[in-house]
Amino acid sequence: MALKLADYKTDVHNDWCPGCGDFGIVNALQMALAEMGIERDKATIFSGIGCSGKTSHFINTYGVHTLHGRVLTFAQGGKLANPDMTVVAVGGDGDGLGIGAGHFVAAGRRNIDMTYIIFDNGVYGLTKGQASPTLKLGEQTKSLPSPNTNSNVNPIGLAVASGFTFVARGYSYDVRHLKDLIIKAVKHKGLSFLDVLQPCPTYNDVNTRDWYAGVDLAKESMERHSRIYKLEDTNFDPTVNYAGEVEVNEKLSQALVKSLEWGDKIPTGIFYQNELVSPFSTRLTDKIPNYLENPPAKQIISNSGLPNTDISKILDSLNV
Ligand SMILES: Cc1ncc(C[n+]2csc(CCOP(=O)(O)OP(=O)(O)O)c2C)c(N)n1
Ligand code: SF4
Ligand SMILES: [Mg+2]
Repeated sequence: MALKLADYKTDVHNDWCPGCGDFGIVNALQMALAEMGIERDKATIFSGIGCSGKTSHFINTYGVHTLHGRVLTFAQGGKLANPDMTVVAVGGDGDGLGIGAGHFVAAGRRNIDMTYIIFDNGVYGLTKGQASPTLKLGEQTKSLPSPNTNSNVNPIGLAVASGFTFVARGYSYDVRHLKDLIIKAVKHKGLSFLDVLQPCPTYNDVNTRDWYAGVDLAKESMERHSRIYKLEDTNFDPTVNYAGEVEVNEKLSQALVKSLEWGDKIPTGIFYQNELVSPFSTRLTDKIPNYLENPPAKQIISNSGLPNTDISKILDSLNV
């Protein structure tokens, strides 16, 4: 029987603040899973720690609520153990670009076939609004005693530079567009990254829903326009069409340049897509030819209730 949107919802109490952009991201993810018809036991949502980290509780698939900054390690391990599983990792900008930044870069080098979504609100929401790595230098959100003294990380630029093979940005209040991006990211063959601009009405009073809608621009110039626009409405072509140095470098460069656009105009959509890079499973199959037929998740771990592997010596050595 075909699954409906409601099938991907849980009845876990949601304590996000009213108006939080996180609601739109969860809706878009549920809509994407329903539209792709992914069976609930064939998908796992891994989440980090933060307001965003609660996402895995609200989606009725397998879910793993992991550790702060470590969501990519769990998610990559899950996908490697069970390549048939659709794996989506989610977490905050602090989680993924602060404490987890090393894992972010390392994941790009592997190109494991999974999706990573960052909820980009410019603050550490759960811990009451400290500046996150995406808050710009000199900006002062309401929990900060003085303007931010650090420059920001550019998530799109970092993803492109680290080797992610699908790099896109969505907006949490444009749920349908975000749903379409999630579907493209999940279907992409390789590691896909989505930076989702997510207003936090409680702690980020700079990048608010009204700010993204350009309400302040109207006051200044009488020409109100949404700051957000879609790359697909322009002649921007993010796709690497053939494996040649010139083509790849051209598409990487234009993605990096586009990722710097911010202020009165903020691009969303796909910045870069390259399906010509070998996914990690192909690299593994070159070393372990039967990896895909017999991955760790399908291997027998016990025989008549007794474990196949004797780990008693390891346990003894840990017994201090
Ligand atoms: C190892 C460790 N360090 C610090 C914390 C405290 N902590 C919990 S959530 C969080 C930051 C959350 O911000 P972000 O990742 O941006 O997620 P958001 O709440 O904004 O969705 C921090 C520092 C922790 N739980 N574990
Ligand atoms: S603190 Fe911000 S990010 Fe967290 S639930 Fe509230 S509005 Fe959302
Ligand atoms: Mg955050």
